Amino acid sequence: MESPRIDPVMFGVAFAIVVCAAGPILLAPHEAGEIIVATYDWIANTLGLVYQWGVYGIIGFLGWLAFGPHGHRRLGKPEDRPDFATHSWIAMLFCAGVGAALIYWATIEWTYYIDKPPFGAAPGSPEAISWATSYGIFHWGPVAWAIYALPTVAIAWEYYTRGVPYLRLSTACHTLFGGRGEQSGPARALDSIFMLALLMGAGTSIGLSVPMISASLADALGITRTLALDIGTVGCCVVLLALAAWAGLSKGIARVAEMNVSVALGLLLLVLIAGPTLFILRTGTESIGFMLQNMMRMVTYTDPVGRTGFVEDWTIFYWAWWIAYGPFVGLFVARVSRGRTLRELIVSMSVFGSLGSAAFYVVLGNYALWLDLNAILPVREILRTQDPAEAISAVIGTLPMGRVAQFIFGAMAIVFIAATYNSKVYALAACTTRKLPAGQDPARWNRMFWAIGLGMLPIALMAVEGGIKVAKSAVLVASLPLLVVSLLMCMNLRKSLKQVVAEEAAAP
Ligand code: NM2
Repeated sequence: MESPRIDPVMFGVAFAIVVCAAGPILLAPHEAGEIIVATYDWIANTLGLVYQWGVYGIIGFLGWLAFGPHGHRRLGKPEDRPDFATHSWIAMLFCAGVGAALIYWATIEWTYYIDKPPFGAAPGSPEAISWATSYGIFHWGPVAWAIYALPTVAIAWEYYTRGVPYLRLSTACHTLFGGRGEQSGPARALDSIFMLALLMGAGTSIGLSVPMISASLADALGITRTLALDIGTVGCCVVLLALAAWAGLSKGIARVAEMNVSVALGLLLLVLIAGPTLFILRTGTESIGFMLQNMMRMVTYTDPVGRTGFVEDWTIFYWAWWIAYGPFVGLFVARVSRGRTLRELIVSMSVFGSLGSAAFYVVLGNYALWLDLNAILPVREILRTQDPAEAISAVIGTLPMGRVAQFIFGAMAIVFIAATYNSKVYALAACTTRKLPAGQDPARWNRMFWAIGLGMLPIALMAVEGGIKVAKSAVLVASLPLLVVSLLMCMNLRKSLKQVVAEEAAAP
């Protein structure tokens, strides 16, 4: 079988993005940073409400899609059955969606909420603790996963059911754009925004997690953290990533995802058993109930009078982050979802994604909270004076055989990164491939190229002071056009579904 050919235009665009977007960040991080950070701040403060409304729209639309008259429709032909076993599929959709940032935030996010709680609660009060232990679960919960589910169904529907022969973000708007398909101007524009978000996202995710991994490994080995250790950590991720990209979808990527889930479950179990089991389970149970009970309040919280900045700093920030990651997570999950029904896909993503994320918040977050409340480790104090990475490593270091635990933790985070980056590599390779008929994968050299390229970018960003922070803001800025794309995806799906209904009615 001839391997799929690359699309020189998209390949060039991807390259140009690296040069034009990453270039200024690398060469003039300070100036570029100021502009990008100011743009994002403006977006969050002025258009925050638009994000919130956008999210309601997405939820309403997906609710209709999953539970309305089309929920039973299959991605693919009616007789198609899933390509992957359900456990492997769930592992892949979870690992594509979240990376090491989950471990990072799950462990320390509560500290910020306790000190500056929402809804006017007094800092440090029992009420603040209730919000603190539930808000993280909310920001990584069903609403957030719904944001991922939209591009996933939108791409998968056109790709598998309507037989669009290329796999990119513009695939999700094929019916709307019609005509020249991926070659048309709007499609090219869409795919370029997609690449920008992906490349900057790639820089951010590794950049955020690497200090945490290096800090744990340095503590475990009793050495000091250096840039060389950081680069070595990224190197390990890239090797794992390149191996998976080489081995392909079912032999490489699926295996790394399954391994990731097993290792993660192992670590969570270890913390749960070695830590204060009952405290973790009690707080977890209560916080999930608290979140479910208050979900309406949380999702509509705009803080019009107090204007404390909580909504902008957290909820809007998170929605922008999920929206920016949505297309490439969606593209990958779409690829592995042939044979599933619309309902199955939407419900599985929302339920399993949320449950998986909640497990981390419940176990790691509540363990750290318990250490702090019982004065075993002053987590909040450490965070005030040191890097979050040090606080996270210190939390893990309190486990029995602390150094071994820190080492396992660091290794797990590396697998976590490799597993999410697999989906990014795949998405980039797919997007730079000219035609990709259902079931085929991009050329191996193309996947390898991006596996290595995606590793280089964060190393470059890490080398300049503030590079990662700027890349992070760039991802958030990219979420604004992608919010508009969400609307296009809904319109496209509606139009496409109407066409299907009309075709069915016309069929003899
Ligand atoms: N989210 C927050 O590395 C990561 O975990 C990225 C991105 C899920 C949109 C997470």
